[in-house]
Amino acid sequence: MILLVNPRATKPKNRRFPLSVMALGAALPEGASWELLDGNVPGTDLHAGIASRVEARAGGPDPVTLVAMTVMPGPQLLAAVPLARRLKERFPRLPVVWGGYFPTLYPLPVLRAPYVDFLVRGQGERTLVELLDVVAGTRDPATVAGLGFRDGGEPRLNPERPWTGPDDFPSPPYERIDVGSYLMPTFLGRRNGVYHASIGCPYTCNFCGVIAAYGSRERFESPARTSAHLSFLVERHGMDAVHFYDNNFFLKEPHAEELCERITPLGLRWWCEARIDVMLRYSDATWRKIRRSGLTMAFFGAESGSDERLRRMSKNLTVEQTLAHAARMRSFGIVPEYSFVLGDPEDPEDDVATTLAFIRKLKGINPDIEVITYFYTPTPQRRGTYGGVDPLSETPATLEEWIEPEWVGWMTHEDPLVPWMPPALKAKVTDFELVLESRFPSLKDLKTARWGRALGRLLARRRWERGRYDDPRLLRTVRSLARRGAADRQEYGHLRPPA
Ligand code: B12
Ligand code: SF4
Repeated sequence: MILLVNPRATKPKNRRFPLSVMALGAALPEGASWELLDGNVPGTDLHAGIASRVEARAGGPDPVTLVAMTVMPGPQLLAAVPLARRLKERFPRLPVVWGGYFPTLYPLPVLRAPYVDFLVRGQGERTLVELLDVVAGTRDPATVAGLGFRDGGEPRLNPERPWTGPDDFPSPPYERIDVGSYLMPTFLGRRNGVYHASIGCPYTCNFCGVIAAYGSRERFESPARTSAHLSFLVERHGMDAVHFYDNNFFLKEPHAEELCERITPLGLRWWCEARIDVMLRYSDATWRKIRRSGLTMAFFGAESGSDERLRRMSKNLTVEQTLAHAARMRSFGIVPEYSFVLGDPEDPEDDVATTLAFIRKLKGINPDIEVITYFYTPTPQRRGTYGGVDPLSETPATLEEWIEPEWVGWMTHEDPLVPWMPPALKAKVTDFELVLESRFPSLKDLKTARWGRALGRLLARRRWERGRYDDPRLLRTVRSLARRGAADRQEYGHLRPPA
C-alpha cells in the first residue's frame, strides 16, 4: 500500500482537487494498492490517518511500504515538516518520499533532513513508479533519473528525467476523491472546480520557479481529452465553473480555438493564466470564440512598467503590449488580472515608482483590471537570475529554518526580507494598494462590508486623482472596521463565494 499525501496547504474552505497526488495515483501500475489522503479536507488529521493505516496493515499481505508527500513552498512546507518528522519518529523504517516544487527547487535542505528518505525533482509519475522498485530492494537508487537520496549519508541528486505530456498518462482518478466536496461556490459559479491541461511553460522569465522545475518547454493535453474530462465533471458532478491552473493556458492559436469550440457546449464560466503577447497575436475571431466558451477572468504576468526591466526579466514583453492588451480585454468583456513583481535589486525606488505609475495608466485604459503585486523573491534558476543576485545565497540549510516565519514570508513572496527592499519602500507599495483597492474595489474582495466599500471609494477618490498614496490612515481605519475577517492570501484562484 502506497499512501499519497497532500499535506495541508490551505484552509478547508479554499481546498481544490489535490491535482499533484491525483496525477501520481493515476500513473501507478495496475494492481498497485494506494490511497490518497488530503490534509485540506475538513477534520483530517494526517498523522493519525497515516499511523492507523500503517499499524492496521503491519504484518498483513499489503503493508504500507511508502509515504509519498507533495510539498509546495510556503504553508504546505510548514505542515509537511512536522508531519514527516513525527512519522519518522514513530515508524523509523517506513520510507518517506517528497516531491513537488519545494524539493525540486531546494533539494539539499530536504536531503539533510533525516525524516525524508528520497525526493523527486520535476515530473513525478515515472520516477515514483521506479522508486517502488528501489523501496522493494530490487533496484539501485542511483539508476533512477529524477531521484534524490542519501548515499552513505551524503546528499545525491541523480540527473533530471526528461518529461512528457499529459496525454501519456491515464486520466485523473476522480473516483478516488469525493469530487462534489471540492466543488466550491465562487464568483464564477456555484460548483467551481480546477483543472490542469498542460505541463511546463516555454518561456524564460528569470524570476519564475516553473523554469527551474521544468526548463522552458510546454506540453498540452489534447483538446479532446481535456473536454472529455470536463464533460465528465459537468455531467456527473454538476461542475459549472473551472479554474485552469496551467502556467500558460494559451499558446498555439489553433489549439486554443479547438479547445474553446469543444468546451463551449458545457456552459462553463472559466479562469486561466496566460501570456499577454500570445493572446494579443490571436485574431478577433479567436477572441470571440474564447469569450463565447466562457472565459470570464484571466491572470497575466505584466510584471513591470519598464521595458528595460522586462528585458532584464527575460519576459519577452513590452509595456505597449500590456496597454494594448488591457484595451482589447475590455472590448471583449474579459476581466484581466495583471500581476507585478516589484523590487528590482538594481534600483528598487525607481522600479516601484515606474510600475505604480504604469498601473495608474492601465486603470485609465481599463478600469476593470485587477492588480496583484508581489515583492521580488529570488528563486533558483537554470541560467541567470533577475537582478543578478544569487537565489540561494543565505537561504536556509535546514528545513527547520525554512519553516521559520521569516522564510515562510519569503516563500509566499509576500514579505521577503531582501536587503534592497527596506520597510519604507514596501509600505509605499501597500499604501498604494490600499488607495487603489479603495478607489476600485476588487471583484475578489468579498470581506469588506458594502458600506465600507462605498465609503472607501469616496474617501480614495481625491487621493487617486492627485496621485497621493502616502499614509492613508483614514482608509486603513475604514478598511479595518468594514472588514469581516483577516485577508486570506490562499484564496488563490478565487475559490470564494460571491458577496
Ligand atoms: C494549485 C496551486 C496552488 C494551490 C495549492 C494546491 C494544493 N496543493 O492544494 C494554492 C492556492 C494553495 C497555492 C498556493 C501557493 N502557491 Co501555488 N500553485 C498552484 C498551481 C497553480 C498548480 C499546482 C498543480 O496542481 N499542478 C498540477 C500538478 C499535476 O503538477 P505538480 O503540482 O507540479 O505535480 C507534479 C510534480 O511536481 C511532481 N510531484 C508533485 N508532488 C509530488 C510528490 C511526490 C511524492 C512525487 C514523486 C512527485 C511529485 O509530480 C507531479 C505530477 O507530474 C501552481 C502552478 C502550476 N501550474 O503548476 C502554483 C505554484 C506551484 N505555486 C507556487 C507558489 C509560489 C505558491 C505560494 C507559495 C505563493 C503564492 N502566493 O501563490 C502559495 C503557498 C503554497 C502553500 N499553501 O503551501 C509556485 C511554486 C514555485 C515557486 N515560485 O516557488 C507555482 C509554480 C506558481 C508559480 N508560477 O510561481 N498554489
Ligand atoms: S512567469 Fe509565466 S510565462 Fe514566465 S516562465 Fe513563469 S510561467 Fe512561464
